[in-house]
Amino acid sequence: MPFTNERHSPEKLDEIAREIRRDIIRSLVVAKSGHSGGPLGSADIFAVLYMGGVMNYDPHDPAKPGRDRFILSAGHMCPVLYATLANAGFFPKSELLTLRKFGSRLQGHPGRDMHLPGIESSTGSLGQGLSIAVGMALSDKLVDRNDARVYALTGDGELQEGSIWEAVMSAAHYGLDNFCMIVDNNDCQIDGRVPDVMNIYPLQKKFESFNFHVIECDGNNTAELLAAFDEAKATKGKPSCIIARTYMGNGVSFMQDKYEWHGKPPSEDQAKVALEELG
Ligand SMILES: Cc1ncc(C[n+]2csc(CCOP(=O)(O)OP(=O)(O)O)c2C)c(N)n1
Repeated sequence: MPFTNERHSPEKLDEIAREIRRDIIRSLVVAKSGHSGGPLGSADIFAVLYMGGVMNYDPHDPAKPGRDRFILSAGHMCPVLYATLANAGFFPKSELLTLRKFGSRLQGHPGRDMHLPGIESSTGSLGQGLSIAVGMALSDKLVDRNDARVYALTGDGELQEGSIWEAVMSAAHYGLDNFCMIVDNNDCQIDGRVPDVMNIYPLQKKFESFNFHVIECDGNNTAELLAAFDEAKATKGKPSCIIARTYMGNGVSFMQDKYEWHGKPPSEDQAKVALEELG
């Protein structure tokens, strides 16, 4: 049975995040390629967004007018989005085992052309998803005049893309208080620690100077995430940015905080250990 979308307790959301993590491992080990670290590290954010009563959506009517939308700007992290959507009832969980297979709707980056319910945009070219999300929020506010909200998640390495800052500037300029971006701040990227590759800090000051409402929280703590999303929703007149500090690979001891796990799947033996650790 899919998990319902309501304001569950943090303990229940922790349990849901564990199931999302198990599904990430199960799909990656069969795919034999794909990204482990970011998806595992951000599972708590997805559990709260989709099963914590934060987003307004209907898995049985995924294109319902007036729904909230989520854009995974860091498209390579899609194993966590696929696992979340399946656990929320958008499509059968058995389909997770087709990840990256020829003909599957679950490709290595989300494709709108795959017609997978719950995927609102193709993403994967870093820096671009955020602009798409800002455009959606702008049209909801100015054209459709509804109260739908748009959420977008970026990686922290992704913030090194210049187009991110054009999107941020636009969201603030248009006062998009229906827009909330989340930075998965795990300090890791494809081939190193983020500050060693290209320093992005101080993040809070940067977003504040662009006129965002900034909320910092522990992105592996579901209670803190619930409070952060509440605060973003209550913020009027400006967009919000939740800087969610996470650990890459969170929940699996040998992957935790190791950038080497950015883009590889577990072997069968490693998956067995990971699943044991995840209960
Ligand atoms: C425009 C563009 N350049 C390069 C890449 C290749 N790439 C994929 S993920 C990644 C690193 C992203 O780091 P981060 O956003 O921190 O994600 P995490 O490592 O935490 O998953 C890079 C360089 C890409 N997908 N798009």
